[in-house]
Amino acid sequence: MNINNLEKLKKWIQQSGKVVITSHRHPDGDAIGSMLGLYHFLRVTGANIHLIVPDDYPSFLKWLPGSDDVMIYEKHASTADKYIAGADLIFALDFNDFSRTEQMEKKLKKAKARKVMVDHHPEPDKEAFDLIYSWPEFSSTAEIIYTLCRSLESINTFNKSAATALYAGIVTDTGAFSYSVNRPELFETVARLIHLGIDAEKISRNIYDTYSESRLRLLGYSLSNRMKVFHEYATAYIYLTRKDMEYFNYQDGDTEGLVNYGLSIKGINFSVLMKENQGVVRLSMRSKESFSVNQFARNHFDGGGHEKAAGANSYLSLSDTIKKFESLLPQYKEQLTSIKEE
Ligand SMILES: [Mn+2]
Repeated sequence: MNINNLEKLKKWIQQSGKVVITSHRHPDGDAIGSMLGLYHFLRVTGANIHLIVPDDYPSFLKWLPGSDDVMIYEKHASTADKYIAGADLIFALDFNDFSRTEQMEKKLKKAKARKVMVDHHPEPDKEAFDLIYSWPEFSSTAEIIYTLCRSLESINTFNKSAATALYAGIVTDTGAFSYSVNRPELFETVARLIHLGIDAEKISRNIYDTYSESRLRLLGYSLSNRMKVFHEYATAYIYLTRKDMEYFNYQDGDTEGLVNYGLSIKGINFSVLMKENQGVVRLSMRSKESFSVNQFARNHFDGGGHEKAAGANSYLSLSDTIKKFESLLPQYKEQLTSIKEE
């Protein structure tokens, strides 16, 4: 493919002695994978490279080669601020607006460095960057990093560490090759990564087979005892009390992905997880085509997000939140049940 401004990017990389690579708050597999992939690719240039993320990231990514070098801004703000202020070149990966870095936003915007965005989210903030590689059709930022860096191979070639990190980014951002996978180029990239000697099976095991026993039992309990299904409204919800979570020794991240199970029931288009917390019930919402959970969360709860994925808070008790939620369903009946599976 024809990539714009490659010569400029190459020159900037070669001219930069101090590089910062950063990503969004709550870094996920694609954030960390694309950062580390670029890191291993650029290392041979001899530049001083710092990897900085706003806050901590899941432990199932902490085995990735180079992950010990990722600095958590929250824990080392003053040192990180020095690196950001002193950088010649800043790479912003897997986000389209500096506000996604929250506590780092001001420092990144103020930094004198040249700023390069590499991302696959639509509608980037064009003002804040000097160079933008925004390719929304790509599965992941990791896939973009591969494609971009491959065109820069006069600087370096990929090694196994870079390939491992990029593969981890692709696997997690496609839900283990379930969505955003209709472009053949993706699989050409994956084939090249495997040619570099990575162990793709082991990467998946390291990412997915990481449940604690109590997390798996909480999942089973949630599905059998705490899920209600309303086929007439194409809706399912799961609720968890604080006692439930205490009983299963709940740890941060243990309900990650739980809300998606409702949508795996044939005919269900709207799925919600309600978790009782201190003084607040946290709702997580998912939908299929044409039902906006963003609007639903905004209109009825304190929340919002994307069309098909949103979060919200309710300051009612858990049982009142459930009552309110159930009472809202009839007015959306037509919208919820008009979505036909092909
Ligand atoms: Mn991504």
